[in-house]
Amino acid sequence: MTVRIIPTTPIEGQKPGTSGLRKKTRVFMQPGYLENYVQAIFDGVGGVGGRTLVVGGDGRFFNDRAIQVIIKMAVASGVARLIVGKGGLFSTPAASNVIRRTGAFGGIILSASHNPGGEDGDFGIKFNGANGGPAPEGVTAEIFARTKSITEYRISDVADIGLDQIGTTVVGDTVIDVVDPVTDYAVLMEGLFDFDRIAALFASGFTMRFDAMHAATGPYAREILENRLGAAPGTVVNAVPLPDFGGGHPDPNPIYAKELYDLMAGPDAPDFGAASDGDGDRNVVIGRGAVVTPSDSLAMLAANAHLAKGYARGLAGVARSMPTSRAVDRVAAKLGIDCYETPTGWKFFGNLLDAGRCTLCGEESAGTGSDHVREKDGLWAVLLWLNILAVRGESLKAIQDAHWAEFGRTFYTRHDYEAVDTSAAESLMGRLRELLPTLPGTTVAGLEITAADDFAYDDPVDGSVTKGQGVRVMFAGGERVVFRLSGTGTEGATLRVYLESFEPDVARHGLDAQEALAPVIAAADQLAGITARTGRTAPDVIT
Ligand code: VG1
Ligand code: CO
Repeated sequence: MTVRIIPTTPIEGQKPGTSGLRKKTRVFMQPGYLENYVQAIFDGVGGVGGRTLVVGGDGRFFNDRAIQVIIKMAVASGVARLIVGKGGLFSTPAASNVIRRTGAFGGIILSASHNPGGEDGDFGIKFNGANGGPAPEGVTAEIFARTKSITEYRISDVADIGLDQIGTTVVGDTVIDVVDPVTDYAVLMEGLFDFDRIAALFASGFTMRFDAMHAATGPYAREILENRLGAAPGTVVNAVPLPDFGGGHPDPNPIYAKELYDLMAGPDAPDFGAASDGDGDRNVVIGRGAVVTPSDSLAMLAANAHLAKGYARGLAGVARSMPTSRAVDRVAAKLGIDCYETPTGWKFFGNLLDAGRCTLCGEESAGTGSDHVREKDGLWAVLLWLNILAVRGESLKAIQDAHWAEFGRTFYTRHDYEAVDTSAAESLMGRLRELLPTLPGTTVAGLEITAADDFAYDDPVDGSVTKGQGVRVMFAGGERVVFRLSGTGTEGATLRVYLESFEPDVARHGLDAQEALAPVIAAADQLAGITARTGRTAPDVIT
């Protein structure tokens, strides 16, 4: 084996966003693009010689070729052990688990998550540290700095490694283990949840549909739901991961998972519906006739988690990203536990989880997770829900109605404006930031503003400060609007507008969220001048 040292020069724009580096697949396929970034990771984390790394991805187009490049570069950098998922596959939460369980130095996850795949779609890559979680800001800054000063990368000239058979190969100083990606994860889930009770629920005739959206969760969901828990064959649909996700967009929202939402609203609805995203870290759950927002799901899971054996000890605390609704705050207050508010992106939960300050965390973008790994975990959330349904013996709708009656309902919606002209989006945000000091005390579209700021986070564990995380506007009646730009898109800018209001009156809990939030939506538009500044008259995606 020979190690080649290839001279290179920095490539513009290799700046990691909310969750690693995401670009068009064709950008990643340019000569040297992936190699530069992987070398910047290796250098930015202080070198990987003699270390153990976990590598896998969500199976999207280019996953197979990218993995071979990473293996050859890892061998050239003297990695001691590489743990690769069979077929080059790992769901994001499963990779996080393997990193933790094997005591690895970290891992490289290939995914652009909920973004579409294929040669014309998106690709992504991120580094996770020894705790199994996405690299914190300090590390991603170091990686980015390396992309700007890189002069060469190292790659070995070994042949491609076969990834379709489980087994061990030794190349140079590197032991390459190809492992089954599902087994360890399934064992972890068995330790957290009462599989006997969930199996009894299915045996009693409980029906479910899990839409894996032709993405990473399919094999995990089939093994756990159908094989281990006895759900009827066919419960998991679109279970085979495909490089282009079957032409779909693997985002379990009402637009891209429409079939599931329609099924759950119609006469043939099973008792429970769920779906996951491209890399298996997101989830939605839907009851028969009951859509559940991710923010409400987090709140209800916090209120009921103790019913599952893995959480019977109770919760140390909870955490949510800033734009996530404040429904979980009310549960935390009642339980007498801390509730942390972090910037968007799972990397900010890592320190809180490592320090034992919180047990559950979540984001409004269909992300829920706990201290069992350091990523959000789609199938885990579905299993926790199944465990709760099995113990309570009630429908999801009944549980949600009772939750709202006890805690009040937080109406919530997110409006996304996609592929907006970047300078228009930036000037919209810039103007809002300038307006901030003048807003409190003024009235917009009939709503009085009580406070407004640009969210900054002081990490209580390591003292780091993260600024500029989104404009928050609070109103006198408890309503809130948040504006921020996405950090995962690959085309223009995506403006996200997060809207919420609180409703204690049970008689109004049945309202449609868009209707209930109409005054807040009007205030948001007036404040930001969305139509005037972006030319858009309606959002592209409403969740
Ligand atoms: C989005 C979501 C955020 C999530 C991130 C990664 O980021 O809003 O909550 O953590 O995607 O999720 P942004 O910057 O586009 O708003 V995933 O499932 O794409 O890894
Ligand atoms: Co994802």
